[in-house]
Amino acid sequence: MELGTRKAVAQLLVMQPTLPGSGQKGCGSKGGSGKSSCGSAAGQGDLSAEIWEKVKDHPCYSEEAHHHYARMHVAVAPACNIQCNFCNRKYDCSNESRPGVVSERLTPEQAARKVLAVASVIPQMTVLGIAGPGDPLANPEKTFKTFELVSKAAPDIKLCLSTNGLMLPDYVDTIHALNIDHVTITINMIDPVVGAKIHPWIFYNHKRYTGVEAAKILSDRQLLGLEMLTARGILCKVNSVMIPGINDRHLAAVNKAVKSRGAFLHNIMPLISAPEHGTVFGLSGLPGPTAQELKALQDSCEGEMNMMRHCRQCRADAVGLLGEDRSAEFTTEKVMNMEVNYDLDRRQAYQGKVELQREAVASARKAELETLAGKHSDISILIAVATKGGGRINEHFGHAREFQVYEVGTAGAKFVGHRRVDNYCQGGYAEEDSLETVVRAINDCVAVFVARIGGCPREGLKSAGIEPVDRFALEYIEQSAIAYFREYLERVRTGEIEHIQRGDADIRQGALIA
Ligand code: CLF
Ligand code: SF4
Repeated sequence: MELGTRKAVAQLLVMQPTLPGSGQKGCGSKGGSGKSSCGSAAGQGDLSAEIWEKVKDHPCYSEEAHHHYARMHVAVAPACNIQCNFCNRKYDCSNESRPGVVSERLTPEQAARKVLAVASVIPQMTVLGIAGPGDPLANPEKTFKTFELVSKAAPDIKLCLSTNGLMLPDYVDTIHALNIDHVTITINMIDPVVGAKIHPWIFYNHKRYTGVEAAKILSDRQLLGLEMLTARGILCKVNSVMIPGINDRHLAAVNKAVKSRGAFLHNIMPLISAPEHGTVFGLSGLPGPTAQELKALQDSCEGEMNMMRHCRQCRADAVGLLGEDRSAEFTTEKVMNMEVNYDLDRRQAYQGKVELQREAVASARKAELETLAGKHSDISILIAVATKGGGRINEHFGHAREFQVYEVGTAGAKFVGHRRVDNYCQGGYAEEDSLETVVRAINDCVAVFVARIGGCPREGLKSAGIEPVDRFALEYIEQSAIAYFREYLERVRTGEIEHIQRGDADIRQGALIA
């Protein structure tokens, strides 16, 4: 193992501290039952053993797992067979990636080597996804060849696929035969009239279709593919892009339709739209939703089925925990020169430690929650958290590239989203303008939990009515959030503070590298 690789492993092990701590939650989910348990206790809960085995270390299918386990994508699928008005083909597929991101294309053989290289450096990387940069099923040979190579060389890695669904019915049997246990279908509409405003054309059976006719074929194929997959016991997640004024009022119907066909999880993502992306929606000035508009839609669908709220709309060559991106460590050039040492025993030993930590986090959360037993209040608050993983408050305010947002009430703490921001500290110099963008991104939160924070941003946040809190540094997030909320209720009760509903917040629209 080369020096750089050893250092990276050491850093990862340091990332799993042993402080006493707190909270955890689980996007525990009931496949097909439609009842949400997102945000409830960590662990198997009411899932069958078979489903639990599939989701417990998948960072996208379990919110709780995403604090601990990583995924990687390999960009082997450049072509696409439909057009989406939120996509510019110069970039990655916007159905999963944010516009403006370009990934390095790989051959299946290069991709398989990259997976082994990442697996040897990041033992908690448990899932390989193929999500572009075009549509994986518009590139079936490259996609399935990659999965075949990886499943032979690294059998412990779960295989995951994301598609626009047009060609899905043709490949369900192949997907099943290759043990691809997780499939995401992007379904932005079930009404072709709505669909024609999102997807101007498709290319299907050697022919180009446009308008409502194209959208109807696409929708029929997506829903058929979903039914065929769930009939074979393959876990399906549905991604939908929330496009204000186009499908925002329609997505509740999409939610019902996919739930009734057995989808396990629904991921409603915000439209990311800026003129510089060169997309139809970006150039026409169509804005994405605000943070509260997105949350309200997700909340309204949550009674119907499990909602994913921790999606990072990651690039087609993303590597690492969701929210961090280590793809720059694994360029083709670096991977080809890297000593690859895929060691299944070492990976399993490491993951055993991660499981112990998950249990500690869950029991600490449970203990803290008991302090709220018997308390009932209509008050709930949002708290922003600076974290780099492990379920802890372990990031400095100035280094945070995103804040995780938790909703806390007497029922406990629940992850409800994340907000990307510009680094407040860039190269050691505070950028005053970036504080404004951070405040806009977390403006609906009453407090921000950080490992450390400097004097200037502390005062700036206070002026904006957001309390900077560093006394829980390195502690578990949910335990700390519950403790803070208990004190908050007491301060409201004694009249020290008045509880007021905070305003809305922005979702960052500009292009990001990670
Ligand atoms: Fe990748 Fe997608 Fe599999 Fe996850 S991502 S193919 S299901 S392994 Fe995850 Fe990234 Fe969101 Fe996708 S956070 S964009 S949902
Ligand atoms: Fe772009 Fe993906 Fe839509 Fe194809 S499916 S047009 S790559 S967003």
